[in-house]
Amino acid sequence: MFPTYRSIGKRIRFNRIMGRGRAIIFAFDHGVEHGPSDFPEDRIDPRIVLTEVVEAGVDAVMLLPGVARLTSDIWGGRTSLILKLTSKTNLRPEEYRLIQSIFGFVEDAIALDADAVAATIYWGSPFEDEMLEIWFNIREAADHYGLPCLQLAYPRGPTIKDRFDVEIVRYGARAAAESGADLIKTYYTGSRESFAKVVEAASGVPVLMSGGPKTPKAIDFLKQVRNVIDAGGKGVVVGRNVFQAPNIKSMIKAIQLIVYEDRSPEEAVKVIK
Ligand code: FBP
Repeated sequence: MFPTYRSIGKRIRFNRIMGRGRAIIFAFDHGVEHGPSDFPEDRIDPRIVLTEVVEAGVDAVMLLPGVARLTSDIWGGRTSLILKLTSKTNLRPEEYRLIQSIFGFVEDAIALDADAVAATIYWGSPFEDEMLEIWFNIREAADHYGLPCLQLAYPRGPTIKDRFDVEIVRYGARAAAESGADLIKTYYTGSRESFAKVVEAASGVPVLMSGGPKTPKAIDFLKQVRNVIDAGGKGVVVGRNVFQAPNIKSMIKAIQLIVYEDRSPEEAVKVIK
């Protein structure tokens, strides 16, 4: 059987991001998810951060449509775009923060020349049903155009006491795989051994670590990255640990040394300025 045009396009796009087998993806949707207070005062303009990130070299940037539009001259033709199609603000009442809203369309991703789309599911949320409906609408359209789908598989809800617990995180990763994710972004579970269980539960769908809040020392984040790679994880989707770092380019260089060149965190940290 010959492959379909769609499956060929999907493979080409997927390989633009994951062609090395591992990837460093820069997450930059925080202006909506957390608000501008997440950004250092001299980095409020997204162009400042993205210029440094793209010059340092990442496999993709994950942006919401509006920021993708404002910065297309920076990332276009230089790195892959993953267009995130769901989001929410923290200005909402607490009980409605367990759902993300539609924030754009797969057609926007095609128009912007994105190589993939992304959406969050809070597994365990009382709004799981609504988020799954959004997810499967995205999947259907993405399949039509041959676009890979990254799922931010974040367990969160009233029954979940510890969202970083390995049993909970691997449940979310498995649910992401079973809902058709092509790439899974999820929480670090605290050790190589526990993250290996998350990778195993995903059954071959690449799992990437979500960066999380900036660690007090860079070496602590780099150790997490090392553990994720040693556990069979396929890279990182990182935001704050890069854009809140004193020197963005050298932080990315350190992550590259681990993800691409298999160096130790102790070696990698030496390049940080
Ligand atoms: P970080 O590396 O900064 O944690 O970014 C990952 C991410 O998923 C972002 O894409 C998103 O804005 C943020 O974390 C959401 O964080 P939370 O929902 O935990 O507040």
